[in-house]
Amino acid sequence: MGAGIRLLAALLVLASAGTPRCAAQLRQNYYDAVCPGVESIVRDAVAKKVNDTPVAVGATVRLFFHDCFVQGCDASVIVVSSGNNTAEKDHSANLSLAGDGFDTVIKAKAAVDAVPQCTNQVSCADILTMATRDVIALAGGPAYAVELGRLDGLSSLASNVDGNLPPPSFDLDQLNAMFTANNLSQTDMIALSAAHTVGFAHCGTFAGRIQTASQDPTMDSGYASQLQAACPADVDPNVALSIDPVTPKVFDNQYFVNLQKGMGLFTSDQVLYSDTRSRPTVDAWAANSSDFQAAFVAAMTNLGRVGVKTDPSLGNIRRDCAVFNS
Ligand code: HEM
Ligand SMILES: *[C@@H]1O[C@H](CO)[C@@H](O)[C@H](O)[C@H]1NC(C)=O
Ligand SMILES: *[C@@H]1O[C@H](CO)[C@@H](O)[C@H](O)[C@H]1NC(C)=O
Ligand SMILES: *[C@@H]1O[C@H](CO)[C@@H](O)[C@H](O)[C@H]1NC(C)=O
Ligand SMILES: CC(=O)N[C@H]1CO[C@H](CO)[C@@H](O)[C@@H]1O
Repeated sequence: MGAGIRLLAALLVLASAGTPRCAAQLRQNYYDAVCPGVESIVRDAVAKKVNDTPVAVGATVRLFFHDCFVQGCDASVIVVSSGNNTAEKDHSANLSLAGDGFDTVIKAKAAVDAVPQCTNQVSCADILTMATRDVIALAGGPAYAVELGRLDGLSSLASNVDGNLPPPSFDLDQLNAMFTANNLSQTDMIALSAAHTVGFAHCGTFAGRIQTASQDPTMDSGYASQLQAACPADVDPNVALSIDPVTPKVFDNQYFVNLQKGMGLFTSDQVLYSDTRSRPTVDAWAANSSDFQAAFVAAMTNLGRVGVKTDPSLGNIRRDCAVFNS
């Protein structure tokens, strides 16, 4: 009995040590009092959007990642540039953020605000968090509970994007450095990279790996030929291919199986298998989908805590997700 209590106490200490700080004020069911139906309202709006426009799945997940890595998960990525302010979304690194991710949030926000009790009660940052969870489940990924209570940021600057988003050329050390700066472990980073199990990439993002003169030896040669055929040197820069060539629409652990076969699209994907420090995790999750899903849910929860603002002096609830309240 005594030993049991000591063990429990030790586990609690461990659990709190492993919890990123500043997460204290985020919690599940945050809107139960002010807008009890919010999660189903968002889910229904997102389901309709994805049904009409399936590319919204990848677009929304990537939007959440870019939001959280630049100035925290505060919907600053959604704000449009105005007058003298050039917003995050107009940085060149955002050039390829697909419009359907933004539209998913705008539509879900409109659905929430259409319920009188809920009007202007739910932050855009939380709507993006819920919408991301919902598109993942709709694509066959894990369903999970989200923590809520983020406020929307009060600034959005293109200059804040510099150096805060990973380019596809990154190696393991570079990826780890950038994720560590966001309180995310290597395990989180590998799990989150599996978001590349859905969505599209423009030819230019991997062109350097497939040119015959400089072909990346870690890429399967058959896959390289396939990519060369779809993305010849004179290709229209708007052409985009599925990042997961095997199950492009399903949110599954095929991403890791692809890496084992040299079929990772970006250097930053394939390096997770090439580098022996991360390969065991790739192998484990290629073999065991439920272990991958559990790690992915934990990593998404950690990602959702990055740079979160809960103090009303640091954020608010935007009436229009794309425009600061006046
Ligand atoms: C680990 C470092 C990462 C790098 C270097 C990276 C890089 C990229 C690049 C270059 C694209 C293609 C963009 C385009 O051409 O349109 C892309 C797409 C995408 N990324 Fe990542 N990414 C990383 C991590 C993540 C994370 C953590 C997530 C989410 C949890 C994510 C989700 C996505 C999704 C869903 C797409 C497809 C977007 C769409 O279909 O519109 N990525 N990523
Ligand atoms: C932007 O311009 C407005 C007036 O047009 C001004 O009030 C504001 O201070 C300016 N902001 C910055 C950051 O320069
Ligand atoms: C996956 O790993 C879990 C333990 O984390 C185990 O219970 C389960 O049987 C494994 N599934 C497969 C398919 O190997
Ligand atoms: C990471 O955690 C530290 C506390 O250890 C916190 O001060 C910091 O704001 C967090 N960083 C991000 C980007 O969330
Ligand atoms: C989706 C989006 O807003 N893309 C913008 C990204 O940044 C470039 C400029 O660097 C803009 O032209 C795009 O409109």
